[in-house]
Amino acid sequence: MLGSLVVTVALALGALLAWLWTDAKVSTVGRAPFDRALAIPPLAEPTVEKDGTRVFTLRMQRGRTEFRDGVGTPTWGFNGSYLGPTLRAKRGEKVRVRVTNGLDEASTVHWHGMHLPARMDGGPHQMIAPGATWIPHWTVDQPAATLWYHPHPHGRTEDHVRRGLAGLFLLDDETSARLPLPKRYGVDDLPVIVQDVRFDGPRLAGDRGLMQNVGFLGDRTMVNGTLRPYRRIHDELIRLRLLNASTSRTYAFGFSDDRAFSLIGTDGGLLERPAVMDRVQLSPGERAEIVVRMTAGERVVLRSFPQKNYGDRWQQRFNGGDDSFDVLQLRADGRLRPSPDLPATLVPSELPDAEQAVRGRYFDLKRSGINDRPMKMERIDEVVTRGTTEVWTVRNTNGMPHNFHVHDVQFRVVEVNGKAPPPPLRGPKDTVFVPHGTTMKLALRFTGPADPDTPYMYHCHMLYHEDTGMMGQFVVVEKGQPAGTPRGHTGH
Ligand SMILES: [Cu+2]
Repeated sequence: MLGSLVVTVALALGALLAWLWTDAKVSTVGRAPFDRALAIPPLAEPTVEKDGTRVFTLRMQRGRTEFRDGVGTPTWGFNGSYLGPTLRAKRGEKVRVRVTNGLDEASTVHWHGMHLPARMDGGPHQMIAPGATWIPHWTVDQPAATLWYHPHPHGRTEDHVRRGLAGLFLLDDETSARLPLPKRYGVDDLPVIVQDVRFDGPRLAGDRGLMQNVGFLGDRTMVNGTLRPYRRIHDELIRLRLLNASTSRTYAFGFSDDRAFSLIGTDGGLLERPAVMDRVQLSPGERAEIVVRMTAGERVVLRSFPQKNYGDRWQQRFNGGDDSFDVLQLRADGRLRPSPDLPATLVPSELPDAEQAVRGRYFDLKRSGINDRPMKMERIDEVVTRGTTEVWTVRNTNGMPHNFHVHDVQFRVVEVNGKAPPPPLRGPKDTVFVPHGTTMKLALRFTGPADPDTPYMYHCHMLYHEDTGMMGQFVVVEKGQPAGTPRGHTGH
């Protein structure tokens, strides 16, 4: 009796496991009908003050979005029901943003990738109460780049981003303006904000599946809030500004026919020269600018391919490594406007030099918290001296994938497991994928201004991990100045 019961239970468990294993692999390849025109987020229209300050207005609000015909989905957005307008400013310009919280819970808006004073950063210490307006201002002091903005309330970031609060912040400069690159927004220079979603009836789901330890994973993708998107293409060369705005999912982008493309930029700006490749892997928060050549009349699909660096087979299967997605179809016109060839060189590097580092720090990425210390709003973890360069060593031996984002700076990846970094890690970076078994050395330069009381964050940008403690705080101080006390936060 007992023996047969044990056998029955074992068989049932085995069947359940086999079902879970098979069910965990997600693919939309070959299944997406591409029947919706890709939405392009509108360019925000700032007012310009006498001294040239560009003033933008953002309002976080609730709304309903019709992702599918006839089905209204409750969503959040900036100045609209889902995502937000594209902000744009030039190097050297002063910007000010009036951010109003029209939600019924507190949130923040963080300028991801921006070099700016800590008080303007929009991290968890700059909470905006419901109905309140926060007005950060700064001077753009960094190269042309594809940056973005999103909420950063401690413990609530995943929820606020997945509901739709995200937008692009593009920076321009004179050097990049002179280059013969595709640069007409929404024409040959396309924003590509990629998010994975799952629908639970009319709603966007946000729950984690059994054994999903990276966070929420969707069963389909959207670009700029458009499901099954296609885009008509009128030019030979198309620049795609890829942003992984997903909360937990990492993608390996390429094309359905495996054609090569040129990587021209990473998180914080253009590379010294284009790099030809056929895949680019982006973990949550990372960006890549790529240029792809089109042939008249053809259709090609931007696809995310399976990835092999998520950890063991269990991690691969249950946390998205085996998944694949048809992301965006490009439909070329019968005749294409000719584009100038890509230049052989792009911009001179402004990255910090590891040789000038005055000290090193060590960050062990663990689910229990970075260096085993879960995030604490009142605790400053690291104190950095203004005007210095440091080398940070980031290590993941945690079995699952993580990534690492540092506020305020664009850093140089010096080495990956003792070797020189591959091309996608040679440009300016503020977020890097750090899969299990990886040790990365980064060179960072902190130019200030000093503010001993207001910390910047460093954290895993898989938002479930961030929300549950994989975050720490650093302040930038004048030489010899002690760290102060974080103030002004309203908790969560
Ligand atoms: Cu993580």
